[in-house]
Amino acid sequence: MNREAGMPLHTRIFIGLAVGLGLGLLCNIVLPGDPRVQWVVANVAYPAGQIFLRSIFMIVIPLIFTAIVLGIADLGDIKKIGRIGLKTLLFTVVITGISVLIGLTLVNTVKPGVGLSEQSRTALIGALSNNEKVSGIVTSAGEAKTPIQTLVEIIPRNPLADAVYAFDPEYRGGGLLSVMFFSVVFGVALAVSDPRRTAPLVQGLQGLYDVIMKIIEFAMNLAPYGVAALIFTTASQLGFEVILVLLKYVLVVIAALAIHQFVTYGLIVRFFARLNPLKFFQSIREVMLTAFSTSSSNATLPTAIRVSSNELKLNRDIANFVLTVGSTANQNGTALYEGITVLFLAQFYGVELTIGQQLTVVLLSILAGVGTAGVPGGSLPLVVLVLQTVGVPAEGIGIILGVDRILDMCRTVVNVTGDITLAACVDASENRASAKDTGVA
Ligand code: DAS
Repeated sequence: MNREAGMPLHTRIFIGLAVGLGLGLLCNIVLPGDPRVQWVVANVAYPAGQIFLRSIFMIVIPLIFTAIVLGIADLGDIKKIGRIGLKTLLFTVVITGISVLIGLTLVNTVKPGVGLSEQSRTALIGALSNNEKVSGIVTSAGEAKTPIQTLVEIIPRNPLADAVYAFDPEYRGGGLLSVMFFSVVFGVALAVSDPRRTAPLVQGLQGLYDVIMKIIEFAMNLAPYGVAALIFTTASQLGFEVILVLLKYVLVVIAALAIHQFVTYGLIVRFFARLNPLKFFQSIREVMLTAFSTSSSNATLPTAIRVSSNELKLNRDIANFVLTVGSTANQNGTALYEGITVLFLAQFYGVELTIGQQLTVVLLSILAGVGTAGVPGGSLPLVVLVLQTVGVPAEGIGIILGVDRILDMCRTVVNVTGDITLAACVDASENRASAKDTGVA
C-alpha cells in the first residue's frame, strides 16, 4: 500500500509538502489577509489537515498498548526487559543532555535576545498584552503538576480514562505516560505468566497489532493530501514581520536542531549503531517528512514503527518498545528548543542567569523533554514552567508564539529521529550482547 505505480509514499508526501508550502507562501505574499484565502483555510485546508491527523490519532492508543505489550512479552526474560529499559533510559538522558548543551552553547554565543531595536522590542511586548492564548498557556502551566506529582500520576488510577482523555488538554490525569506505564506493567506480567494460559491473549494482541498497522497504511494514503493541507494552513498564515524581528532566534534554534539532527545523530548511528549515516537518513525520509508536516511525534509513531522494521531492519520488539516510549518520553529537539528559548527570553528581558540557573535550565529542559506531549505545541506549558523557575517573565512565551509552529515542525523531526536513533542504539547493543553470549566475534 506504500507504493502506487512506481511512486513511493515518501515522494508523494514530499510533493504534497512542496505544493502546500508553495501555495501557502504565495497566498501569504500576494494575497495577505485576503478573505478568500481565509475561507479556503477555514473550510478546506484546516478540515482536510485535521481529517488526516485524526485518522492517525485514532489508532495511537491501541498501537501504543499492543506495541509495548507485545514488544516486552516477546523479549521474554525479565532480565532482558530490565536491561533494555535501563539502556533506553541511559541513552535518553545522555542524548537529551547533549542536545540541551548544543542549544545553550549557541544561544550564549550568538545572544539573539540582545541588541533588538527599541521598535522591535515594543512591537513584540505589545503582542503580549491581551493575547488570550498567552494567558491560556501561562494558566495551564500554572496548573501544571510538580515533578513529584507527575511521577505519582504516571501510575494510573484508571488507565481507561487516561486512554480516553489522553489527547484532551484539559484532562488532569497522567494521559499517555500513564497508558505507557500500564502497558509496560501489563507486558512484564504477561512475559512472566504461564505461556500455555496466555498464548490465546498474545495471539489476539498480535492480530490486533496487525489490523492497526493495516489501518495506518490506509491512513498514510491520505498523507500527501493531509500534509499539503497542514502546510498550506501554516504557510498562508505566517507573520513574516514577526519572523524578521525574531530572525536571529529562529536561526539559532534551527541551526542547533540541524547540528543535533545531522552531527550528533550521524555520529551516534555511525559509532554506536554501526549504520551508514547517509543510508540511515535516506531510510527515514518518510518519517522526517511526516514529523515535519504534522508537528506531532504521536502522529508520526506509526510511520516510525513501520520504517524501523521494514527499512532499518531493527528488531521489531526492541524498536516497538523504544519508539512508543520514546515518542512521549524522549524529545531531544524539544529539550534543545526549551533551553534556547528560556535563555533567549532572559536576554530579551535583560535577566542575568547565573551558571547555577543555567544548569537548572539544562536539567529542567531534559525533564521537560520527557514530560512533553507528542502533539503540536506540546512543549509550550513546560517552557513557561522553566521560565517561572528561573525568574524570567512567563508572558514572554507570547513573543515566540508567532514562530512556534515553524520551530515545532523542525523540533518534532529531531524528536522522532532521536527516537529511531535510540532504538537503533539499543538494538545494536543487544545484538552485541547476544553475539558475545553465543561467542560469535
Ligand atoms: N510537537 C511536539 C512533538 O510532537 C514537540 C513540541 O511541542 O516541542 O514532538
